[in-house]
Amino acid sequence: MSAPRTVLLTGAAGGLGTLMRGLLPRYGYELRLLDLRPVEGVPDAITADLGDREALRAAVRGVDAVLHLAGISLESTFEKILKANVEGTYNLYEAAREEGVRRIVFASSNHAVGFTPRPRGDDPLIPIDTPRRPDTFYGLSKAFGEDLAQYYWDKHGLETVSVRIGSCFPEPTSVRMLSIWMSPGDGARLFHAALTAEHVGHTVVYGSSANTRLWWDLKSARALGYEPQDDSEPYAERLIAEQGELEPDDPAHARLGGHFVTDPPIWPY
Ligand code: NAI
Ligand code: 15L
Repeated sequence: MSAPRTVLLTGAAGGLGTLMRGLLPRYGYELRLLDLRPVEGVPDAITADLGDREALRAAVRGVDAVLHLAGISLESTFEKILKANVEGTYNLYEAAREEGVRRIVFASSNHAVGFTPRPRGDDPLIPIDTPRRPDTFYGLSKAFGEDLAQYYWDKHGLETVSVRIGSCFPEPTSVRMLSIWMSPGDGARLFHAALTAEHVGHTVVYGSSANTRLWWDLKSARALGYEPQDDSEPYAERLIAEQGELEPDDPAHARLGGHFVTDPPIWPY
């Protein structure tokens, strides 16, 4: 597919949306913004719910691709997750199909595989085709989103890159995040690669920086042309001094999903 220029960014008022609004225009994209909430300082952003099919059709009309970040981003009730993440993502795919959009980059999450034991010592990195083990209703909705993406590729030729994001924040704030952190700059590099790589069909990748303590294999992300530039290691000494090393016997330290695996999930993670 030819390089997309106009991209609909859903979830534009959120944390990641705000970071990407700042970083992606330098790659030449014209961003159209959408969120349930107004986007501060951007009066022409579209304020719409993922439940509003007509608004979504109008929002995707004429765009080359969609970067789909909108939705509930932590654990919640099944009913709320169902509406925003399951039905909402379906509504977006239907709108994209109806309007002939060629590609979606979907913000999946490490919580689609959150119950996978984290590697220790010389264990191999977790491969991208590890069986899915969602750790929450939230993680289940991301697993659904990945299957939905596969279905729309197989049935309708609508391409998706599903990015199982680790933690994308300005800095890592926990010892677990040393392994799964994606710097905002690397996030923009990865989304750019996902928007521009040729012939992706439905490709699933992990989203993180080139962390020294990385838990998963970035091979499928690198195959898109992603070259991470950052590493969380400069934060390690301080975070470990403050919080201690991950405890092998603590269930919330034993799996990729961290505190999301506990019932109920314990915040902060
Ligand atoms: P966030 O919670 O800060 O932003 C989500 C945005 O989606 C909010 O502005 C919210 O108003 C909007 N939204 C929620 N429901 C909506 C609906 N029904 N219709 C329209 N807009 C709606 O989350 P964040 O951190 O920015 O994450 C963005 C996406 O990336 C989410 O899908 C999240 O699951 C995913 N993700 C983020 C990670 C991270 O480290 N930030 C890690 C893994 C996945
Ligand atoms: C996610 O999926 C969340 O959206 C984000 O807020 C973080 O909690 C991240 O996972 C994480 O695992 O740290």
